[in-house]
Amino acid sequence: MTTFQTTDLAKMRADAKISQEEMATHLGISQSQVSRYEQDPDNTPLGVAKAWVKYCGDISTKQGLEYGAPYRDIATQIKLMNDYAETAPAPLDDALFKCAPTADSFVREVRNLGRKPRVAACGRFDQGKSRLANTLMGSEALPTGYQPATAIISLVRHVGDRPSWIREEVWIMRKGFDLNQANDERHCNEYKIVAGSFDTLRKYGTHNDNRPADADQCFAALVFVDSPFLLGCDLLDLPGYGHSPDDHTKAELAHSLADILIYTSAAQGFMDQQDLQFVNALLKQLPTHEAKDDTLPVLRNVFFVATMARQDHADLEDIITKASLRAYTHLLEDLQARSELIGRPISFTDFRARFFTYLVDDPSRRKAFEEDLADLLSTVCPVQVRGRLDRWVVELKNSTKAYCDVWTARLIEALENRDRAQGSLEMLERAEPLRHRRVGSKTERILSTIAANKSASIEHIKADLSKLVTPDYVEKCIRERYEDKKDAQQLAGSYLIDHIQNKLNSFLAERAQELVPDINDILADYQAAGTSAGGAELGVISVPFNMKGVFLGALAATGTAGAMAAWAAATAASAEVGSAMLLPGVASYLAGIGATAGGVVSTGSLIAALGGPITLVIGLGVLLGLAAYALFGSSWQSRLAKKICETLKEQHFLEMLTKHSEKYWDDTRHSFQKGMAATEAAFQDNLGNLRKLVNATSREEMTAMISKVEATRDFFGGIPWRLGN
Ligand SMILES: Nc1nc2c(ncn2[C@@H]2O[C@H](COP(=O)(O)OP(=O)(O)OP(=O)(O)O)[C@@H](O)[C@H]2O)c(=O)[nH]1
Ligand SMILES: [Mg+2]
Repeated sequence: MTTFQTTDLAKMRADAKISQEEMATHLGISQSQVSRYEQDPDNTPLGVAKAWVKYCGDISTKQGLEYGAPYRDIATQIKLMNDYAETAPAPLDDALFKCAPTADSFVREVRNLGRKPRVAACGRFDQGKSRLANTLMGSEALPTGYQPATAIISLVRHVGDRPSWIREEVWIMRKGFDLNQANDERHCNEYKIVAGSFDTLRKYGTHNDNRPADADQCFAALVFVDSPFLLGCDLLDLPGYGHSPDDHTKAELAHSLADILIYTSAAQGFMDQQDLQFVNALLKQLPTHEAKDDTLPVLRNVFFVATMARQDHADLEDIITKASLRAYTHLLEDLQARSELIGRPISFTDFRARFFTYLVDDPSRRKAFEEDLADLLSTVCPVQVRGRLDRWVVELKNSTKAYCDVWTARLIEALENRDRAQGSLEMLERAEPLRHRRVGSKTERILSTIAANKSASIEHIKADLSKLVTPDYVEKCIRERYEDKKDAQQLAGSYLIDHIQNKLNSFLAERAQELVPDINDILADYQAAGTSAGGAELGVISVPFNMKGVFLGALAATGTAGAMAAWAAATAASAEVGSAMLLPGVASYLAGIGATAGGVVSTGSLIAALGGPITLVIGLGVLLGLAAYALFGSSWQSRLAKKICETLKEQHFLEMLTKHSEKYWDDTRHSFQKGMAATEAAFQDNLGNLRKLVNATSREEMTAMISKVEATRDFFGGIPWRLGN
């Protein structure tokens, strides 16, 4: 077995951007000799060829992957928006103008929506994740090693993206730090343990003997590297799976942050059963960019990479073909769910196309991967980011204009018809007790539906899902799915776990969807109460009061929203979302849960929006035990089935599902109550302000207010945003 092919010495040299002259100097031979070797590689001495390959590898490793600066344009525009925000008029009274955007929130949202995609390197420990990330960057910033090395999540960004208040290369952050807030000065300072150089990262971020005493508290690192690769993305280097539960938890936490996934697994033992289990869970959370763009190949943001690919080409082909076939069969349910989400089938050929090889030492072994990744980062992603920004800014301009126009009209009316305004306010106040009762009883009803859903989910697990953990059912699955005993031993357990979780997720998604009309109904009550009272139109003093926006804003601030995320996704997809997008954080919250404005909501996308779908990667060690379990004789299927059931029982699998679904509905209740509290508070604020407006505001104040609203309209209407193509 040769370790590399010499047939393309010239290409390898050109790919590494080395001239013939430089190669000649490096090898201590003449340039014409270099040229002769390139024309006749088969007659190149092995020693020369080895040195050649190594030098190409070393050089291109130092350079890192280059593909231009795809965000230069976007960065310029963001900077322009920053400058423009400096010219903003004084913000409107934020109690009165609840849904008006501010220049600050505008700039923050533009930054959030315009951020580069995050590329996560994940996989079991010691598979070459950090080394691959370093090679892409042309840097030695991330620690690598033969032992389990990486102990914390590193968010690696370009030095040009370093906030002015960070001076060091590395900040080490405590547990509880939110990676989504890596630009927030207060949050970062609150969680910082220590700052320093790449050595600090080595000291605190790896499993080494000299870890400082407080290293256990470390969770993540903010790392800044001057690398051309980081001009098109941020990089997440994760601890490996399978080493310690703590590493594992960190890695899992980071999954939901990834836009692009590089799944690494060494070519030797490529994509084993543990890998497949992790991929099961990963695929459920990975954004479906191709859903919005038919021209994008499916699964474009996933790379399955056979690292340390030293085997010869034919062997590698064989390894990858076998592994991809096995993975395709194993992941079929998840791939089908994804295919429903994107509205296109995912064929084996599509899936196979996402497999690549990687070897640091030989550029030809990583060329296809690097080209695909470079293309994704330089052309596909920037266009998507640009589109997202363009749509949002246009929406913002339109809705702000509409919002301000209604306000101005109302203010003028109120000014001219003081008496009628007074009368309307009295009507509104008289209607308050009735409104309270209505909202109160509807709230109670929704809370009891949530409680009933919680019991129904528990019951579903007990009555239906438990039947799937019986020897008969499992045996049937095994017989249907596996001919090969070894395959069955390795994969049946994890297939079953995933299969049952998928069923539970669909159940939850359906229940979540049923809540949507009830939430809309109660919010419609609020909306109506702002414009009419006791059946009569309020007319003059009614104001645009965006309940859905307020509610969404509260969810955005809550985090795990349980089934409320399904309502958010449905709202995002509906036509009325418009002015809700004005509220700080709403647009990026919706983008974060994969909900698209004006999109279609399928049960599939609801599952994706469930706000932390139930993806347990349980009992790995235990499932490994299954593979080692001796199975002789003809009825191995039935004995394996029994063993799997026993194992899942010992692992309290059903109890874990129950716990997760209980938490899901508890989160739902919590976020619903938060949303309601925010809505009620906003309504009361609004009422108080109306009172002030009608009773106490002088003509001069009123006129001043009108011109402030007009100034805001003109500021937002005049945003000098240049649309992309
Ligand atoms: N020569 C060579 N060594 C490699 C290659 N990929 C990985 N290695 C080595 O394999 C070891 C493990 O690589 P790491 O990058 O630390 O692996 P990891 O997946 O980040 O491991 P954890 O951080 O422990 O999860 C290191 O010593 C690497 O230098 C490769 O392509 N060529
Ligand atoms: Mg590592």
